Amino acid sequence: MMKIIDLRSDTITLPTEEMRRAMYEAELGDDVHREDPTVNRLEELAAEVMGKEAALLTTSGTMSNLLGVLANTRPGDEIIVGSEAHMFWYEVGGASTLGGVVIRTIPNDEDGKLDATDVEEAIRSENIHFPKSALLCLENTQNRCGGAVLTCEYTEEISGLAHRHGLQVHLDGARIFNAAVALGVPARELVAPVDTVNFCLSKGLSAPVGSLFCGTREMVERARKWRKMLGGGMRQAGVIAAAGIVAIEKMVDRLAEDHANARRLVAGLAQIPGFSVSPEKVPTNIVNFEFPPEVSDFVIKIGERGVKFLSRSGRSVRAVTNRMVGAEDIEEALGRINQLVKEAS
Ligand code: TLP
Repeated sequence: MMKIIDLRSDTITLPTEEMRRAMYEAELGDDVHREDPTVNRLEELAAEVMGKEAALLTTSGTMSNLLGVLANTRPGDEIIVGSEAHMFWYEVGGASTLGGVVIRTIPNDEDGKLDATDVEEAIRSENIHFPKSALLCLENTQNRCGGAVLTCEYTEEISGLAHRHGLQVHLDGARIFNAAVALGVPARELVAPVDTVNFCLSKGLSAPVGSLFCGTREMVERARKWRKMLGGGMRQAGVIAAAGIVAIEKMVDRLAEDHANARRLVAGLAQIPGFSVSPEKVPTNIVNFEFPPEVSDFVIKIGERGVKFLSRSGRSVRAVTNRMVGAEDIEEALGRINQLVKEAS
């Protein structure tokens, strides 16, 4: 049988044996009453690795980012978000619908950064006609910018600017450990300048469910109340948290393998006529590339040959390397792509 090589996302990763065992054996209680010892342990661990006072287990990155908006703003405020931000593209407009905030976008450059002048110009002065600029949202790594990494220095500079103007800063760090591994710095250094941060257990770290919202004790308590309102107060959530603890303790260093496989994929694609790739720019595990014009419906056709990618706009395709796809699978995928292109031309 043909092996399926799934490069659509790192969200497809299945829990490890160790996670399943930890879930089975987890000590449990009612987390709405804060009586689940495993959730409490995960939240303490998350706060510690992020260098923040407290953390809160949430159902998803989408919920954590929404909590970032709800806890940091009031209805009628404005938030500043990158034009390529996940929070803007893929979170169903929750910030506006449920947070009642205006979303002001400014362009991300191809390295995922927001220009300091653009940010400064977007921040509103006090004026009876204006909403209040309340929150700057950053993303690290930056999904739509090919897994681009924001450095400590950049995060410090742009957050400092926001703070000087009285804004809070929320970081969507869904893949912050990919950034940390790529830069060789602890995650806590990357998030030190921001007020609140989301990170995900269920992406490259391979846990089945869950994200953590982190910040000051006060912020996290505010978020806890919002989480309850959103229906995210979970009971024996230790079954989820147990896998999350393994994710944080055991699964971070291996992200380097995903990064190496992303480079391997791009180096291979560069050898196949007609593919447009940038081998010198593969910072983490997300790769955007363009397929040759001769191959119509590339994503569908290669999908039929057992290699799954996500379609972006036009001829642009996204690949995300992950624990379910080894180096030999990348070679196999490249072979199948090569064959498809040969047949099409
Ligand atoms: N991203 C998913 C899809 O929603 C596109 C993916 O496959 O990449 N922030 C970032 C940067 C993300 O990439 C994602 C998920 C989220 C937040 C939302 O996390 P979940 O899926 O847990 O709500």
